[in-house]
Amino acid sequence: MTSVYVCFAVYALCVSLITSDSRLNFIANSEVIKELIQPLVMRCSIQTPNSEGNGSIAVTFMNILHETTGSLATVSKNNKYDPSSDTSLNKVRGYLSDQGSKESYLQITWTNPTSLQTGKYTCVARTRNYAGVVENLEATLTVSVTKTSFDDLVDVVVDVLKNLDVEKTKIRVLQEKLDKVITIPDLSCKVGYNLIMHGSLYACVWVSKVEKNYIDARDDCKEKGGHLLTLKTHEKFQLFLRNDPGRYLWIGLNDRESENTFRWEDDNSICNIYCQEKIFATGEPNNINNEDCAAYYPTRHIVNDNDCESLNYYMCEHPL
Ligand SMILES: [Ca+2]
Ligand SMILES: [Ca+2]
Repeated sequence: MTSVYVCFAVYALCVSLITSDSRLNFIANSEVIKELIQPLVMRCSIQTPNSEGNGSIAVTFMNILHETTGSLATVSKNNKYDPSSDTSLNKVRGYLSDQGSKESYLQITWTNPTSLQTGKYTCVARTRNYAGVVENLEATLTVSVTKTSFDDLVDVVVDVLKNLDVEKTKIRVLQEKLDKVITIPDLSCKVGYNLIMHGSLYACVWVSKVEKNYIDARDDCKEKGGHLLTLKTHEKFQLFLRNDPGRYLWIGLNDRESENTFRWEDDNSICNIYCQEKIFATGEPNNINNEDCAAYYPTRHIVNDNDCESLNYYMCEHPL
């Protein structure tokens, strides 16, 4: 680029008004564009330096021209665009900075370029310094828009399919994560049962209106397609307490088969010593008079081993 020098007679000194740092950068996304496959994007930009003590250099005009078509787009003062008469242009963007250190640019885009866009392009930028000295800067580039071959199209299809596989994998991973987070249960209870819920826990329960001994209560629950209520976890106990019917109830836990080996009614699993500590009241199970069946005592919110022949209300549940 040519620098402009003005000689001041008084000081007999030549001062560089436009520094050699003011470079015009004119680029395209590719010098060879494949028709139908690639867009054509050209960007001409300039970043003028601040001349310390002398104020900054303003860019007042930018223009992109084609060697045969002529002017394609301009951006001038107040950032007004003129996309010219080339209607095949899809987008024109531009900005002129009147301060140094900020980039000025003009960018044009053809979404579907054709062979008409082949040729030499020139970008012109006009700058003015604090003393009003104007300079025109120029840069050129040559672009060739070529016909797309069958092999080019195959490459595109292969790329699309590759990306499709990647996207499919991403979707599958996301779906698996989603499935782990969201499990949509079927919350429909059998006839006569009521749904109780607390947080992510839920159960279908039925409360008797009459009292029975443990075995009759157990059998009645089986006839209703369920089993005596189990309280295997702290969370399940909390769910039950929030829906406590306020009665002395049989629950599905007993040591009828083997003393002090308490088993749950639903799957015959053992409620070990740690489980018993959480379920039973302090001092229970005490097996007084051979108590083998667990019952819930509502006023104290505890479980006690009780005589299996005594009569109690009971709660059945069925799994969802
Ligand atoms: Ca016992
Ligand atoms: Ca007891």
